[in-house]
Amino acid sequence: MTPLSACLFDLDGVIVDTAKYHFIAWRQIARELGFVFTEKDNERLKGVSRTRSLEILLEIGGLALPAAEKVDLAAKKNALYLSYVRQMTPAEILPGADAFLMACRAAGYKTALATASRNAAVIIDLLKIAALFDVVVDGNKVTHTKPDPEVFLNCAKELGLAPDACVVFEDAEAGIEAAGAAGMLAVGIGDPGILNKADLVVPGLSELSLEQLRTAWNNKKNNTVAKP
Ligand code: B16
Ligand code: MG
Repeated sequence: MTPLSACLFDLDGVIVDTAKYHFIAWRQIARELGFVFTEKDNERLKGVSRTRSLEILLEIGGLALPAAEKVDLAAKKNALYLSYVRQMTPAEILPGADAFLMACRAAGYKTALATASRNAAVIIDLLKIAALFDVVVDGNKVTHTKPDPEVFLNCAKELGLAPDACVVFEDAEAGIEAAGAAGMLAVGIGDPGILNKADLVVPGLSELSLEQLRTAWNNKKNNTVAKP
């Protein structure tokens, strides 16, 4: 059986709740465009790139806009988003995320940050979490957005490991799909109703032990259906 060697963490929604800032910023853009954007709609934007998010938003509003206008709207959304993000402090790290990362590292697992965000460097800096990761692959380093597995495969490559030696922690449907496509164990962080393709779902990293993780790993590798 391939041993577990690396833990790959999504950023938004797993390490920090920036999803709420993405939502507020996109909702503002939708309002200016004349339609309502709900939290349910926002689920579709989680884990996907800024450009793809805008396409989905416009689809929800039933709008087709010229390319130049789309570039402006994406820039405007990002400026709004960053105005919230720049206020963040390490106190906004999600409960248990830093402790879980440290436990993984103490257990000898490599750790990586795997995010679609192009603002990851700013967030890492504000949260002071750079030392918790061996590798960072962000939206500036990939060409295909989740559910494409590229971001996770690049992490494995940078770590010098086979994809099937990695586990992914994700809050987005698109991210769980991407982890599966990469051949990695997928741990969902959030609602099991939404993340139903994950191998295991927990409400947050504070609710997960390394023992539970290892059980899920062994179950997957032994091809058993039972989940802890
Ligand atoms: P940015 P993750 C993703 O981050 C977000 O979930 C998604 O909602 C956002 O559109 C994407 O980053 C791009 O973010 O506009 O900052 O480049 O969940 O993959 O860490
Ligand atoms: Mg996420």
